[in-house]
Amino acid sequence: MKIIDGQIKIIKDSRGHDTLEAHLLAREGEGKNAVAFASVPAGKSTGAHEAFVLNPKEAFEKFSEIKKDILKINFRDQKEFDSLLIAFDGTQNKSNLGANLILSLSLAFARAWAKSRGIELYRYLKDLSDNQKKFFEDFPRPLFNVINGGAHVEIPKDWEKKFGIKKGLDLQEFQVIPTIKDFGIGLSVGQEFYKKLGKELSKIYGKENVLLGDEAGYVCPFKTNQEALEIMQELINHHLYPLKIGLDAAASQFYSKQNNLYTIEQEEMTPEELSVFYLDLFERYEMISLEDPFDEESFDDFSRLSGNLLTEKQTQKNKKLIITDDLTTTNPGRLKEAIEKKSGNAILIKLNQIGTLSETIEVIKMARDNGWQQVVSHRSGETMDSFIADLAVGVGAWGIKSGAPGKPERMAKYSRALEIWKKESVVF
Ligand code: 2PG
Ligand code: MG
Repeated sequence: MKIIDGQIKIIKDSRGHDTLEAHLLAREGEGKNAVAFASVPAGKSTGAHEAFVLNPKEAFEKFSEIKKDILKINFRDQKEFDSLLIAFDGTQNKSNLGANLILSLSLAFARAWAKSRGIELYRYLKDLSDNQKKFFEDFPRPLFNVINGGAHVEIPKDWEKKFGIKKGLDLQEFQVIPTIKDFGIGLSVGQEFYKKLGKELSKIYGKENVLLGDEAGYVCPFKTNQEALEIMQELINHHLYPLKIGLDAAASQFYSKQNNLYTIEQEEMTPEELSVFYLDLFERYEMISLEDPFDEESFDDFSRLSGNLLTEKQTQKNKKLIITDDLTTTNPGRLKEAIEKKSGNAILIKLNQIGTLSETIEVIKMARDNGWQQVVSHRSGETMDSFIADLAVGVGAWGIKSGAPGKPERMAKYSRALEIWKKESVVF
């Protein structure tokens, strides 16, 4: 496929920050021209080992330097395109061209490739990742982040005076995860739960004290993490919703390297004490997943908790996941170490942590080959691009994490996944 023309645009993400959108005009052989575009998100609780994000204005300049070379080549496949960008960049962490520039081009190339062949993007991604599963047999589950904490919230100044609260909850994400197979019903249940939870929180804390965080989850003057979990679990029980609970602790955010201690609710904890804290949460609530329980360098603490929780006794029905995000940063070297050390049993997949589609697919395959599940994830600063929905379905991921079903940039991904579900699950 030849790229006939390309442009980079600077657009705003959901936090109002500048980000990149790549537009490509491509042609396969004598076929028709295909126009494709892709934009990239940005994280806030970013891992230290993520690929480099270049200032969008600089990235814009860089593109004009490499554009003419891109237009010269007739690309044989995705890998050739991505490898060329990696070679142009020439650094370990993509700090020359920027992972944001490289990724926007890589994703736009994938869309152009699928479009020029008249195939759906998720089908192209299924082929790229050698996924042998049937779509409707094991469709990704949505992980709805209904209560926000950590780096994704800003607490109003007067909450200190009113409630004695200076910052949001320590744990970053409080999620509900449908246990039913039908993605459409799962999405409806998630939406209903989200609405009911909003009403319940208004009753408890007052309407004016129910705010939204970066990922559309609620932010209230909760005193403890358990208080939030208790309200969620009660609502699930009361309505018999087919939902389980998931957490992303994003623990690097409340970790002190100096003394190897974590601070939760003003109490300092050793990694061992924090493990006990998590195991207790698993006992008390119907929890099935826990992401980033420890600092991003603590492979061994992850392993110890995984050893305690992910026992042989786990059946398909009560299976639990320890998900690595900042620990592995969608990076093959770090995933290898996590697999060897048994630091978890699932990896969070974020395209912009590594910077190309091809490298992301390699990480997904490595996870799959080693019996690790994958959860494809958005970032806290998002655009309307729904690429991750096609990726999650295409590669046969266990889950898709795109925040609460409450803001358009979050819903764009769930809606696209629903569209695919409808296409693939209805058989005439
Ligand atoms: C996470 C993500 C997405 P951020 O920690 O999993 O929810 O947050 O994009 O801020 O890194
Ligand atoms: Mg995370």
